[in-house]
Amino acid sequence: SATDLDAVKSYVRDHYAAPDESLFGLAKGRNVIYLHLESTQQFLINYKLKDENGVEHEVTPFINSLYNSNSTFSFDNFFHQVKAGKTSDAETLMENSLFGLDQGSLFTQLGGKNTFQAAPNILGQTQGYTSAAFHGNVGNFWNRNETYKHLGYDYFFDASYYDVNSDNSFQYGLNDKPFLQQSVQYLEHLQQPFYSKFIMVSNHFPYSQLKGDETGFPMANTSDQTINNYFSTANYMDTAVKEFFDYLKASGLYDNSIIVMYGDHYGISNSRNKQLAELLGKSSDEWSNYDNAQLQRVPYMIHVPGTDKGGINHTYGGEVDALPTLLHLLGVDTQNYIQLGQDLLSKKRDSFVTFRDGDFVTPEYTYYGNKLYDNKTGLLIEEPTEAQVAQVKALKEKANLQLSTSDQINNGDLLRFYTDSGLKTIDPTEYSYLHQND
Ligand code: GP9
Ligand code: MN
Repeated sequence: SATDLDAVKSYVRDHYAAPDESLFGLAKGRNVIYLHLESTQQFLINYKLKDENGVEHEVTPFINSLYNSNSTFSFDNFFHQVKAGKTSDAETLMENSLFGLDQGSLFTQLGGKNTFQAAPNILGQTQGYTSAAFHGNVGNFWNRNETYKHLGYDYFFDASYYDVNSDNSFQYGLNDKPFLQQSVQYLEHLQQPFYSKFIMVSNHFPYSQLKGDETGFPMANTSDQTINNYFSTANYMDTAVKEFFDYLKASGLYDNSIIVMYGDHYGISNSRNKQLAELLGKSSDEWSNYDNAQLQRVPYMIHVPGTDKGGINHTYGGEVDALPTLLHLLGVDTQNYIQLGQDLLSKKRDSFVTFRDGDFVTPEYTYYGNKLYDNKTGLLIEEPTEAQVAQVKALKEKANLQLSTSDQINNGDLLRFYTDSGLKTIDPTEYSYLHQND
């Protein structure tokens, strides 16, 4: 009911992190181009894979050049926070600053029903942005074709808008290069400023989908074929991103846009990580659940052409923190929105990550699989001091409160009662994504 909103509002008030004044509005009025880097983990950044002759091959050279540039706000302690909803949970987190559900996918279960105050909607209603999602897979995957209406996407270019055939696609849709190439014809016609997201997919499990010319990158040499393939599809994705940047520069869009890149979730699951250990300079015998937790880091980069205020930021945060970060760079005040994350560039934020199952990471501690680890040593804290016990109890409560607040909002569809944002409620029936030829 509407009164349930009171607790939510006070949570939001208590956790608001005011923007850094020197960065607020830095990218005001620019186009936003989200590049969804499928299954890309942070360990790929600056990683060099050795081939059988010991020659090193940089996996993502183009993305690295952005990551290491002062024109990019990069983060090296940014974690995914998804559960069973995988890609769709990442989309929920990134664009609503709310979590997915504890079970299943929010997109599938509630995406076509609930009221949201998502990024496309906020930017559309308050800043005059046009919004579009691009994805070379069928539109009903993860119920996107319904959910996007509720998020306020003006356009959704799904597989029906692309030339998809057996040579240029796989199980999850069009390969990244043809996907981005064929997207240009639609992007060119969008009214500026636009908010757009491109859901790339080539770097998807089982990472064996490349054909012909695209298979040139060396395979890793472990006993796990999934791991061996992973670097090659990631390298292909990197080249696709580079080609897309070339287009943005040639078209003139580059200078008045910002490009946001993020990894949605892990690509190598915890059950495979022992096989990965050696490639990361660790011994598989000593690999622990602490190490698994550290591997939940994913890239998050906001590339702002023309600025030199970027660099690598070490705050601990996650996907839930992305939306207020972005909105503040765009000069949008977030105080009256129900968002559960905190601006990653704010000096007032708490360096803290909540995982969807209640585990958490701070600069000092990793609490994973219900066990407490010391980040300095990577070791299990078997006998916590009294002070640590109290500290962990408080941190657990902090994580659980963020999750339960999110669940209350989503399960109670509470945003339908929320008027303080000044946003008028979306009417999903006003949206249609059908291609003319359908
Ligand atoms: C499919 C793609 C994959 O459309 O987004 O989703 P995932 O399997 O990663 O959740
Ligand atoms: Mn995914």
